Amino acid sequence: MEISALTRSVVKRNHAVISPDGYINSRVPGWDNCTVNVIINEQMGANLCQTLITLNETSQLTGSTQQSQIFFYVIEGECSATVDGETKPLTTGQFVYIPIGHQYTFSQPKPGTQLLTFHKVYERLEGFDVPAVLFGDAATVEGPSYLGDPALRLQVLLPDTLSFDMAVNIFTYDPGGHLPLVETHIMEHGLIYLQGQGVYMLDKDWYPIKKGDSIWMAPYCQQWFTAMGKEPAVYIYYKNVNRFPT
Ligand code: UGY
Ligand code: MN
Repeated sequence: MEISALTRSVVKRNHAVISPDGYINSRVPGWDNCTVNVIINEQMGANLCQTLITLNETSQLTGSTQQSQIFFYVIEGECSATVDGETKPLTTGQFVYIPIGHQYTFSQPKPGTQLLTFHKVYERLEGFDVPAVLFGDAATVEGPSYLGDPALRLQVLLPDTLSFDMAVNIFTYDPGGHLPLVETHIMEHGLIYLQGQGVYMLDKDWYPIKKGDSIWMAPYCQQWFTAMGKEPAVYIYYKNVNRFPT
């Protein structure tokens, strides 16, 4: 028999590991007939929000971006996305970035569709326009090797320009591939594993991690990862970028 008093989830001052075994659902106004798990949020000390939304055939998400821009990514399944009246189909691996000040609706999902969202309060930069709405497909984004290591590949999903104050990347590690150094940096991360498994070091604590797990790393949370198992480990992650350090 399973013991219900155990979880792999951990919430600490400067990092968290959230495994699906601890999910409790939230109801979000405008996001109707769906299951919403708010995985990372300011309540835990973060400056971003990350959610996972599971849709059934009657689900519909309607809203408008206000101070926060939202990046929607289809982890699995398909649906329609309408932004400012323009509708496009979205399927696994496709995404839409919605800057501040736009109306959106997600509808007609295939049952079981899972959407990932990253939200960040947008910081305007003098002399630069707010970015435009952007639809994209991870399958068409190149993944060059990371820091010259052929076992690591990094896909950058959003344009690397100063208008953007957030980055969303997909990091793929072949089995045995690992970060080439322990990173210590001002930027914050939220991430979810799309595939595979491995061991993450966060602030000198070591965690077994697998598909479906999410991680929050506060600024300066030391981080290192190695992939294990028989298939590549893949995570999609958020990073705040391109603004003056205050
Ligand atoms: O972009 C990054 O900082 C990335 N290399 N960090 C990470 O995957 N933990
Ligand atoms: Mn990092």
